[in-house]
Amino acid sequence: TSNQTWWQDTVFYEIYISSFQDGNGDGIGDFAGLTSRLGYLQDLGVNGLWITPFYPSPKVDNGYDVADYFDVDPDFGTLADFDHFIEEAHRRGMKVIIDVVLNHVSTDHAWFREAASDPKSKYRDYFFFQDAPNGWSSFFGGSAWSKEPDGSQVYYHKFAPEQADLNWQNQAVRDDMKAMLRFWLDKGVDGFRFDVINFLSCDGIGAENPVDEQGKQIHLNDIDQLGIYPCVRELCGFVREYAAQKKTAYFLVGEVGDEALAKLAPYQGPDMLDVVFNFNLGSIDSFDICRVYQELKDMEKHLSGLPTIFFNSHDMARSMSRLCHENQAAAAALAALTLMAKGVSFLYFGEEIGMSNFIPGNIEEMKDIQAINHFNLAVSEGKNQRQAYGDALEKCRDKSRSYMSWNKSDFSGFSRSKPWIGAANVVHSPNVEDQRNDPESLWHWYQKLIFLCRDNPALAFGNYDHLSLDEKLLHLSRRWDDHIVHIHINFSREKKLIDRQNFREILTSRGISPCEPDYLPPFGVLITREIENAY
Ligand code: TEU
Ligand code: CA
Repeated sequence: TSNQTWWQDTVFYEIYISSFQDGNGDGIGDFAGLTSRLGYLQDLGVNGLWITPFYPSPKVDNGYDVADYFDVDPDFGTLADFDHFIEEAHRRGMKVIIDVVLNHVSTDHAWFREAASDPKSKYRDYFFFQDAPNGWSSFFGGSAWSKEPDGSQVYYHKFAPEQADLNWQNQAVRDDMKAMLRFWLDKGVDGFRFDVINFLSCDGIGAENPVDEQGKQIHLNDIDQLGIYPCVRELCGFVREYAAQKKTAYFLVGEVGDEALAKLAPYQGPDMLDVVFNFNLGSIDSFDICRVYQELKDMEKHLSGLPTIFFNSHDMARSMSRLCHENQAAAAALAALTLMAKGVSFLYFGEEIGMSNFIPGNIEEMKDIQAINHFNLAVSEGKNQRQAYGDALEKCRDKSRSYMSWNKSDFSGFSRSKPWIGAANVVHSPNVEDQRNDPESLWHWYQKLIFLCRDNPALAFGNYDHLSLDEKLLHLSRRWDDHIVHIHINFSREKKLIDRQNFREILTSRGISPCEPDYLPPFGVLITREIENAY
């Protein structure tokens, strides 16, 4: 087929900028550090990078509270460092997509400052100011309304009070955001990850939300508003027009934090997003292959475009702890699923060495606003410190935000000085250096899978020829043209008989015994192809 684009044979890798590599020794990751690790990323094989927000920000929500869309935060470097990074990434054949936060701005942003200091300012209508709050709750806990600093009204924020929601009904907001996208397109980025794209307030403040039996608010009227679709179409149309002028293609992925496929589907399409960053797999909390299989089938059935495949991000606990319970073999099996299933695969830094969760020992060690808010909420409800810590830990996204473990030196080679966040409380204490020296390591397994995924057209572009689950033995076949690849993954703790059918083996995980080549060991993986010299 003729409509293949570069992002289909791209393996994306999310860089949480403050935790990847510190270049100047202040304990915070930055562009200089990241650029110095591009060779590493090239060796690993990932060819698409997603960079989390790096714009000037008070970092109440670690950069998802943008104070200026046209610059780089001094913690992360300068615009020149950014340009150099893009240039070096491109030189190494990697594409770069950046995270843009469209739903809200920091209350330090000039728009909000002007809106709050002068009720007659044109920026007043960039936000939602009212005399009194409605009942909508914030995703970080508590009311979604806060009193404006010096005035008498309240303003709306779906997240922290320091993240004021923009009024997307206002054409001026949409135009300003398009100017922002143009600025970064001109700088050479290859696409965008639109943060919480289904949250944009396009229909204003409407009906109250219902609550469930536990009294928890169901976000029925504040998200997925009908007015969002034309907004998304306008943004995507703008980028596609730019693409047409440049005779190139940009990748547009939008975060839609929902698992209801009927809600996801309308965001995807030729005049909408290329793919939605959907949580059908990512939100699975304890590993259940039946559930994963069901989600794969449902996504296949209900999404017209490709799904995204990931089990890790900066918003969730690490899969090594959450799903694999520190079991390396299980992590290898999950890696095969992540990279071989049909869809756009997103890896998260540190996943390739099996990094575990970081468990902050007390509230002072928690950096995540969501955790801190829940702690304060619990205390205000009369819970004791221990219970409040428990509530906070449950919500705490710092688990996956600790710094990259490069080697055994102090601060793991991430920085020369004390990092901004604590060290992962690791069981295996994996690090890149050791794993690269061990050909049997998880790192090498990821590397093999990544290159296979990039280089084999059936894995890049192919549809499912077969998708089945038999007693925890997952069998996927992907076909493109006359290329056919079979993937068998044993998600059980028993060995499983498989039918090799004399297909040529391309990749196997450790543990297949030469005496019993037809048996997959627990968590074993076998990948074969049907046609000789198929690629
Ligand atoms: O996440 C949106 C989102 O849905 C999460 O906040 C989610 O509700 C939460 O993590 C569940 O634990 C995006 C960003 O990825 C996140 O880091 C930001 O905090 C958020 O938007 C606000 O910008
Ligand atoms: Ca730094």
